[in-house]
Amino acid sequence: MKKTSLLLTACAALFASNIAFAEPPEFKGADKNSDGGVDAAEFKALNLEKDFAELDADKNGNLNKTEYEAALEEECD
Ligand SMILES: [Ca+2]
Ligand SMILES: [Ca+2]
Repeated sequence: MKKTSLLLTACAALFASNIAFAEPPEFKGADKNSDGGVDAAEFKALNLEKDFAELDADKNGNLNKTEYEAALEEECD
């Protein structure tokens, strides 16, 4: 029980700090060169605490809209 509430608190704090810091842009905002994918450099520019390689489900070096949005939704489950 205690562990769960601690985890929730940490998650809420992270969420709050993310909003205060910078809200992740929508896919088309993250895709700076508008080639339909967010590559490693574009992703890095977002400063998200995520592992690009892990998010790139099909390992093509680009995050498509589905992969990118999954990254944003992963925040707090
Ligand atoms: Ca791109
Ligand atoms: Ca991909």
